[in-house]
Amino acid sequence: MTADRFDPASADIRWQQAWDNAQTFRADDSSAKPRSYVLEMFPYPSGRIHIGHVRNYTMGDVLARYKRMIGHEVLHPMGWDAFGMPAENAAMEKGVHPGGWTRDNIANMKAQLKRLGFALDWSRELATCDPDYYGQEQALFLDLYAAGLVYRRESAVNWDPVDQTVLANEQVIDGRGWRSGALVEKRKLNQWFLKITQFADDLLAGLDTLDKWPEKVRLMQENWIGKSQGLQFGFDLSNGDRLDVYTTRPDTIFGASFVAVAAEHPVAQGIAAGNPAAQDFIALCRQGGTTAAELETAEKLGFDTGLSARHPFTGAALPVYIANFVLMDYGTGAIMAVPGHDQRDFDFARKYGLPITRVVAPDADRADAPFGDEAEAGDGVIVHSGFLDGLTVAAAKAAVIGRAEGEGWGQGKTVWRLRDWGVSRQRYWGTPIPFVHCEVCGVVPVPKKHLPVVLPDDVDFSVPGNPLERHPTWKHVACPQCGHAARRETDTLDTFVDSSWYFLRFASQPADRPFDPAMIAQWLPVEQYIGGIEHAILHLLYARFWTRALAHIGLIELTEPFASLFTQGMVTHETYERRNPDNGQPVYFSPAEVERGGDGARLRADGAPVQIGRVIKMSKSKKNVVDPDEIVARHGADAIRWFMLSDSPPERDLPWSEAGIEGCARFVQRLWRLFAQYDAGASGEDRALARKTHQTVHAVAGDIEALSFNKAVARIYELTGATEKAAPSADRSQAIRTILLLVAPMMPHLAEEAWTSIGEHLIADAAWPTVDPALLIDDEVTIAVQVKGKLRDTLVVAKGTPREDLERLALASDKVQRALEGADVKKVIVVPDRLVNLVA
Ligand code: ANZ
Ligand code: ZN
Repeated sequence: MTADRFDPASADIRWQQAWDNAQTFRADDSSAKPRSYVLEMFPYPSGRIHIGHVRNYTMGDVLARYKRMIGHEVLHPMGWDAFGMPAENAAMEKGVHPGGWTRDNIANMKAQLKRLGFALDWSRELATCDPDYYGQEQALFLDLYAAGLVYRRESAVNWDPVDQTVLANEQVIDGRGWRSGALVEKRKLNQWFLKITQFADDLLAGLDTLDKWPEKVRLMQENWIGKSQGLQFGFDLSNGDRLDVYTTRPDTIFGASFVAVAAEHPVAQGIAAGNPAAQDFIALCRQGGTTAAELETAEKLGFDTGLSARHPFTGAALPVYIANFVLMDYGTGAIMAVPGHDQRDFDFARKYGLPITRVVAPDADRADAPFGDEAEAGDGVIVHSGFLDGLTVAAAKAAVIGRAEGEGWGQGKTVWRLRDWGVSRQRYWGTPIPFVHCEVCGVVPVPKKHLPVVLPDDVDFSVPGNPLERHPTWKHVACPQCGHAARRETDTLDTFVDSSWYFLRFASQPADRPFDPAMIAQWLPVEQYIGGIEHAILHLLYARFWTRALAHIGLIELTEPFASLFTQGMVTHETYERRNPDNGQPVYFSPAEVERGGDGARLRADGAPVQIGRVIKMSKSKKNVVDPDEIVARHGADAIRWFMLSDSPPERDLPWSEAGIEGCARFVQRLWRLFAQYDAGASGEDRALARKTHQTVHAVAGDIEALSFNKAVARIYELTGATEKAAPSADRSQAIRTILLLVAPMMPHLAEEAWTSIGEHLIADAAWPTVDPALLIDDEVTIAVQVKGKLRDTLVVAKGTPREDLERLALASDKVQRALEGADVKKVIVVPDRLVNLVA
């Protein structure tokens, strides 16, 4: 070994170049080895890598490098989820072009990833904003259209009446346009949809096969798909009409105290026809967000129509309201409301003074207890319900459905919460939807030979709205069918479409089609997918849907794209703040601005204390962020990688600390010093260390396969400590060499540097150490040998060695003989597997 310190500043980049030059991490499509496809969710090119990326990609990297070491051909690619709003916002705020902004960001972030030494196959890099990529996406979209999985219909969008533009959901803040501040309205527009509901049953059933997915993610998907069994039935209205409602709780039918319809429901529209107050109320419902979550949390509002509905069992006249919490596109757009057992109905009933009746009680004695502030959603026994009294909830459901079907006023029915996926966005920076609108032919797909439909470069962001719509020439084309003047579709695709198939494109990137099915058969499913829990629902569901849809039209043979899923925890840090004396608002300071002592923290600028706040996810707004570049510059890539793996289980939050990263940097140097002691010529045995070495290799392999990186790290610390303490021997040298191989996936730069210094070449290509199964079993014990009660020697012997043998071995020891100084042994006390005491 040459240098006495490992110098990451020079070594890191040297090895990164060596891997690049040797194309070490390029996946070989024609390899005969077993294959592993390791994938981390590709980043949005926001401009800089943040610490969460570092954690996610380090985990994937360790697994990918480990799989290579155990002899797999590994596909570990990287790309960019490059379309989306932030680029347009930057264009509007800074006057830069979204394309240029995005490409600059990609260049920056790619350099950052390279500087961290990730074992990525950069030859397969892709960005979803490349026409090569989105053109193939357009081709797939046309295939799905031909198969009837794409359609157009009217649906509500957020409309900013001042800026005269459609807003994305994230541009609606508290019901107002983010730029104009105007109250947002719901507007109907013709939009494109993907028929995900056709696969609802299959997407649900498939969850059962995903036994290497976190239970919580499967549950979230199940809830999102939301299959529910219920009853659809008709109320006779006082005006002679019939009103169909859908309920999942027919057992609570005797608790219904009113009926409610959505603002868009025909009954509401009918009432509004001659009633300005009803019209105003319906207009009010149209304001605010369009999402189910927003409707759920908004204040419950109603309008009494004056109509009544006849209860099918009691004949009671229930008032009919128009209510803002009833959705038109779920069930029938109308409900029977049971305030005692549904929170929304409860809130509504309290507000409008409607009866609240308990029809399910924990037990019959509690049938008449007063209500608290909440509806009672729990299970129990049916009360106040005529012929249902005393039944369980399940039995009552069956009884009511039976009566309804028998008497012909209702039908048992399955309803799904999952809606078809609206993919139209009235934005510039996305994949153009490849259709034209012709006055003669209607909606016409762009012929595949004319793909890609490329975004125009010369666009104007100085006025609100969709630049594609305003572009002077782009949308004017000839109809591909009849040649008449036609208009291009100016909607672009939801960026979730781009991320629904990128993992397929990584397996092969032909120029003339989206992918080579043979390569998909070879590489997919992804063996291990790693990403954030924020993608537990939409991204993963859409990717599962696209995979099914493409299989459905015969393009691929694959049902589930991700065999195993891991969702990593967040990196957290304490916050530093002071209160603004004028308004009491917190003012945050970054860790770099703060001097942290054992007892408190001070602002470097003025030396006065700042308050140490909660430990929370690193975020720019709370300024509790550390910059990975700065850490790498100070400590090197291996120290930050090691930190990302240490201490916390990977699914939990990882608290960042300065002491922690410094400890990691010290450990890098400690290993370097240990590696310097490697002596190929050392002789002599150290069976205990040999055993520990083999046991550690075995355990660390299991830990990495299980992604329990923190456990692997702890074991490596332990073996390092034991090796440092051991006397020189062939086994010790072997232990040092083994530690080098064990840390190679985690600290690849240090490992390469040390590997060269012991005369080897490129540890990235080295094999994982083999384990001798015989050494995994702890079949040896250490025996203390005492002379007159004083410890003189130890013996390592097989467990259960007989007394006579132990006595003989003890007497044969040089150290014992020296301690006896020629005296006669009067008595020998032997405790098997523990000790031998010689009394002289
Ligand atoms: C009576 C009832 C009593 C209900 C009770 C619930 C609890 P999930 O389970 O999410 O599918 N509902 C039906 N259609 C609706 C619509 N278009 N807009 C808003 N709410 C609607 O929800 C089904 C329940 O949501 C249905 O069962 C209905 O209220 C309501 F203790 O009927 B329920
Ligand atoms: Zn035409």
